[in-house]
Amino acid sequence: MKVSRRTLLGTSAFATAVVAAPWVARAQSAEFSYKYANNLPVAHPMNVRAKEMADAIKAETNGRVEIQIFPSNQLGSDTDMLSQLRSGGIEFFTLSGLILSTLVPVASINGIGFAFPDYPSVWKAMDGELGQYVRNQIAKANLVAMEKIWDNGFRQTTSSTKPIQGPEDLKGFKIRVPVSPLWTSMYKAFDAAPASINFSEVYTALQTKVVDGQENPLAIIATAKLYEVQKYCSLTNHMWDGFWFLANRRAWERLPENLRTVVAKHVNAAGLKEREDVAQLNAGLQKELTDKGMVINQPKAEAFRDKLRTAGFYAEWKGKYGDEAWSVLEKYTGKLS
Ligand code: X2X
Repeated sequence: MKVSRRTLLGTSAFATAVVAAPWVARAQSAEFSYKYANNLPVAHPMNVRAKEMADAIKAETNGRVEIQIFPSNQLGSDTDMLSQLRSGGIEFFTLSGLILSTLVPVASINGIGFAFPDYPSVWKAMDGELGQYVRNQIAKANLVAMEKIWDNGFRQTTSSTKPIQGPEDLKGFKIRVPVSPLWTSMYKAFDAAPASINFSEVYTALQTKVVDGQENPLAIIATAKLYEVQKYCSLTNHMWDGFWFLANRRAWERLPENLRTVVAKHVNAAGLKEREDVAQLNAGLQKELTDKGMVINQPKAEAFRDKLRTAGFYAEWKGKYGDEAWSVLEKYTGKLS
C-alpha cells in the first residue's frame, strides 16, 4: 500500500503527534495533580487499591486528574499529615477517625471499646446514619470525607512480654496507643500505662522497648512486620477502626463537578474492595503470624467490657459525645451504658 502524505495525516497516531501536540503536552502534566498521603506500608491493601484507584481516575479523566500516592509516612506522621491536609500541602489523606477526633471530637465514636460485635454491624452503621453523622461534623471542620470509610479492622493486642488473657493483664502494661484521647482514656480505664505515639514511630518504640505492647488489626501487624518485635498476639477485638478518605475542601472544590464525580466514584469503589481484601487477609493471617513465631490466644470480651463499665468509661464518653450521637451509635450496637 502506497502511503501518501495525505493518508498519513489522516491516521490518528500522526494527528495526535503533530496536529494536536499542544494538547498532548497538557495531558502529560495533568491539569489537577493531587497528592494522597497515608501511614501504611505499600503492601497493605489500602495502598494496593489506592494505586488501582489512581490509575482508574487518570484513565477516566483522560489524564486531567493525576493522584500521586505517598505511602508509609513518607510525608511525616499522622499529626504532620493532618496539618498538611488542612493547609493544602496535600490534597488527600486517609486517617483513623479516632485520630481525626483531635480536630473533630465525635469522629472517634466508632472506636468505643467493645461496641461492635462484627463487620455486618460496622458497615451498617458506617454506611448508614452513624457514618453520615460523623461526616457532617467533619464537613464543619472544612474537610471532605468521602462516603465509604476504608477498613482498618478490629484491633488486637500484641506484647513482647506476656499474652493478654483478661483485663488484669493490662494493669500497669506499657502499651503504645495512637494519638487520640479515646485511646488514652480506654487504657487508663484498664489501669494500663498508655503512651501516645504516632504509627511512624511504632516499630522502633517496640524494638527499643520504650513500650512493651501495642494494638492493631492483624493486617497491620503482618504488613508492618510488627511480629519481628512482638511475641504474643491476643485476639482482643477491642474496637473497630476505619480510615476516612479525606480531602482538603478548597482542593476538592477546585475540581469541576464532573471530575469530582469521577474521583469520588473510584475512591469509594476502591474503599469497598479494600474492605474485602482486609477481611480476607485477616481470616488467613493467624496461621501466617504463628508461622512467624507469634503465640496467639483469644480472651473473652466480657471481663474487659465489665471493667470498662465499672471504671465509668461508657458513661464518661456518652457525656462527651452527647445523647444524640450516643443514641445513633446504640442504634447499631445495642445498649452500651
Ligand atoms: O496508628 C495506628 O496504629 C494505625 C495504623 O492503626 C492507625 O492509623 C490508627
